[in-house]
Amino acid sequence: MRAAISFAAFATLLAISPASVAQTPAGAAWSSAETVEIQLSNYKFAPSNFTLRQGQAYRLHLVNAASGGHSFSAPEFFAAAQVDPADAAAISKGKVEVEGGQTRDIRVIPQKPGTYEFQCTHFLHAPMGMKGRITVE
Ligand SMILES: [Cu+2]
Repeated sequence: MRAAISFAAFATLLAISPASVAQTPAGAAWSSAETVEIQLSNYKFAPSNFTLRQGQAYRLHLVNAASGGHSFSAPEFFAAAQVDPADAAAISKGKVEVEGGQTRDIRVIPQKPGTYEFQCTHFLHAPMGMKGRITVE
């Protein structure tokens, strides 16, 4: 009798676990991420000003339309956001490098309302206009 009950409990566990393993809440959030395309060129970001919602997942699609390299540096923004672990390696000290002609995707969920500056850290690019602002609301 005891064995029969244990088997029933085990069968129930088997029936439940595949779904809970396959679809964690974080996984679901990343798969429903909204795409925000940000173009990097000499010497601006387009758009340079945009608004994101707190708690919503986004795929920041960085497109470098120039032949030379640019960066997307937003340390305060990344520090106040949840970053998809799969994309975290592309961010170093709050900065993402994008080689000329390349694209890079960073998935984030902003966690804290506020305004966050971003810029290209390549020599003199920011003073020439390569900077912008993200508003999280
Ligand atoms: Cu630049």
